[in-house]
Amino acid sequence: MENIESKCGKIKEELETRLANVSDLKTLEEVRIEFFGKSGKITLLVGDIRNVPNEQKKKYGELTNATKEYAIAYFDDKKAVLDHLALVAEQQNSTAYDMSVPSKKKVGSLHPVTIVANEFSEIFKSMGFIVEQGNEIETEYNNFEALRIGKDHPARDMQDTFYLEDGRVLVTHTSSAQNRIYKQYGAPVRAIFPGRSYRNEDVDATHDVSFFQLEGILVDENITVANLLYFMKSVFSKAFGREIEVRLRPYFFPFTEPSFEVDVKCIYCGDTPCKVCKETTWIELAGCGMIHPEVLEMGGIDSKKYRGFAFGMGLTRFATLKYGIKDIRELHNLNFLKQFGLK
Ligand code: FA5
Repeated sequence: MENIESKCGKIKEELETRLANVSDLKTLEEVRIEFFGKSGKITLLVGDIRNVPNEQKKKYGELTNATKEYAIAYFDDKKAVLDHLALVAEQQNSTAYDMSVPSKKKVGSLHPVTIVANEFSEIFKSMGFIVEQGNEIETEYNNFEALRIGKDHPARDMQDTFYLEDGRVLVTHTSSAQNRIYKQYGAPVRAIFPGRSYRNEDVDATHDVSFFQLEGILVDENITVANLLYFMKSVFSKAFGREIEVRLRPYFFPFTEPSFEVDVKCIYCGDTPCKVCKETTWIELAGCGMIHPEVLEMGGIDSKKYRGFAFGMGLTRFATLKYGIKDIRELHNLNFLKQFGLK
């Protein structure tokens, strides 16, 4: 069975390498036949179950089907990108649009979330971080398993997660990009990746079903909780442009140990409880912690040599705080946003 695990791993790697070099739909079709056709590598791998002893069939089926699911999702991602590029090329060649016609004079403005995302990017870049991007659609592996979120974890519940028909998910957090970043850059690495997250939860003044987060990781030798605390404090002070009261609460995330939640003092009520902070006088802004060694290992990083911290802050929530917007839903309201005259 160990043999089949490494065989599955090899086929996944082979597919990833083949797809990395594909830039047109014709070659993509050749890859499809090579892996998913009648005599394709994945088809043969799954079909080979008939030659496996009965007592090993269950495990074999699970492993190969998971590989097949992963491969299909990976292939579909690439196809979606190439389809989009083909469409753009088609539109550019079409005579239906004249790209040189000047636009009617309407000056747009940046959305508050874009503004704070740009500000955070500058702050982190000045601290040596690279700015990367995650996907809005991810495999369950990247959104959950690579972060030690087991099959029975409540976060996977249909009530929280939007599942697509092909088994992939709308990312529930930007942590879903961690595994790809570890694999891409190895260690040491400092990276942030802002992105949109989706959760099927009740909407209120501080919760939306779709919101932006900003994830950060720093992996190096000799990183400790002290480095994490220093970073969280200095980043938030820089971002707010003034001294802001911050507290860390011990918390639990499967992918960090120890884990914390970061709260900032509610700017609306101070010490008098208000509705925005649900009468607690604190607003939760981020989750963070020391990256679990197993998460590093799953990303191909030697956890005996390297340690690191990760954080995921609510960019949308941060924007509401910074601009004094009392209800997160106003961020969808164009008329409301106009009054800020944001550029
Ligand atoms: C997470 O999403 C973890 N992935 C964060 C993390 C990353 C922890 C790396 C450790 C290491 P949490 O569910 O607490 O954690 O969300 C993080 C932040 O996103 C919250 O503090 C909050 O500011 C914001 N957030 C969460 N849910 C919503 C929502 N429904 N609407 C708006 N903002 C939200």
